[in-house]
Amino acid sequence: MPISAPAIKPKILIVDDQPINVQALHQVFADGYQIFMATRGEQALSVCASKQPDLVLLDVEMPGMDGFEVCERLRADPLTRDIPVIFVTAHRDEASETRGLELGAVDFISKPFNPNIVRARVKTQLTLKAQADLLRSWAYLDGLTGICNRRHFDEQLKAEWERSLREKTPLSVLMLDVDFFKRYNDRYGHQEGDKCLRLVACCIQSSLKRPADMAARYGGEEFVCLLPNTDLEGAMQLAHAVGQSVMDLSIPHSDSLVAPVITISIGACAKPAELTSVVPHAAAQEPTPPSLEDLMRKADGHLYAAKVAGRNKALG
Ligand code: GH3
Ligand code: MG
Ligand code: MG
Ligand code: MG
Ligand code: MG
Repeated sequence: MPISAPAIKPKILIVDDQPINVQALHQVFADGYQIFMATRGEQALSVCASKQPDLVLLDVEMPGMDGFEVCERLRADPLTRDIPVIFVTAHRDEASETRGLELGAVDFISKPFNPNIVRARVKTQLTLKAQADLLRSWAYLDGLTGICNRRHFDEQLKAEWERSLREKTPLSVLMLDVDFFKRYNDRYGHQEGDKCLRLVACCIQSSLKRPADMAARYGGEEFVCLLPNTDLEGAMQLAHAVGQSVMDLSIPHSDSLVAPVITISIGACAKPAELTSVVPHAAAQEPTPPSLEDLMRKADGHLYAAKVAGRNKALG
């Protein structure tokens, strides 16, 4: 399949402390691009995190945080490390160019610049970025269901766990498992089983409400949800809603011992906002999970308890 630049307008962030320079670059990209602007390093970092531009045109000399530091910080943050940076600067010396490239910039353009050359270089980098994004998305998606795969989930879980510790916010996970799925395959065949997994995955995915929420296939007929900024109460509410939505799909399962349709069991676990406090879990009366592994282990334990308690249930 040929890989081409995306049809939507690429997003470019222009960073320069001199508004007149920002203006000059803006004119180069008048049509066909979505332009964001920043005049300080700190501002550039926050725009990158929130707007996720496809490319940054970055000045070097700026009061406060200079362009080199901005570049270094963008590379260090998993949220922004894949955004290509092109320095556009009055510096013409070899040392500056070497430093910029060594910090991870993809190109280095000296002022005064030729607009056609800047446009052409930017276009090349945007095409490369689009190709890289596409490959990354393939590497992160589950082949059968099209939702995120376990690798992506594991990476996001780690990043969100660390963020929740840093920002003292709650974080919840759900583990979801299709009930009596072996019987489903035995009764309806493996192909119908695959179809069922796609429907269930789509249902779980569309039950999520916030952009930061994530659903993934954990393996086989098991799914997981990552719910940043969500406490146990919120997670349980969602779990009950997802369970109901899967039932509402009304996928016939005449050999299930719990209902005549496909159902799921769910285990939930939450890391409270204040991890260090000794507030017990509201429902489970257990101590708070001290590590990411404990969080997953406890969610899995609650899933197992939901199975033992009769299936088609959510426990946390
Ligand atoms: P429980 O309610 O205890 O979860 O029972 P179960 O039958 O769902 O659990 P078990 O672990 O015994 O069986 C899971 C089944 O899921 C067995 C396996 O063949 C099936 N399965 C796993 N991955 C896939 C898949 O990609 N496609 C299909 N069709 N079936 C799958
Ligand atoms: Mg400057
Ligand atoms: Mg299972
Ligand atoms: Mg099993
Ligand atoms: Mg199962």
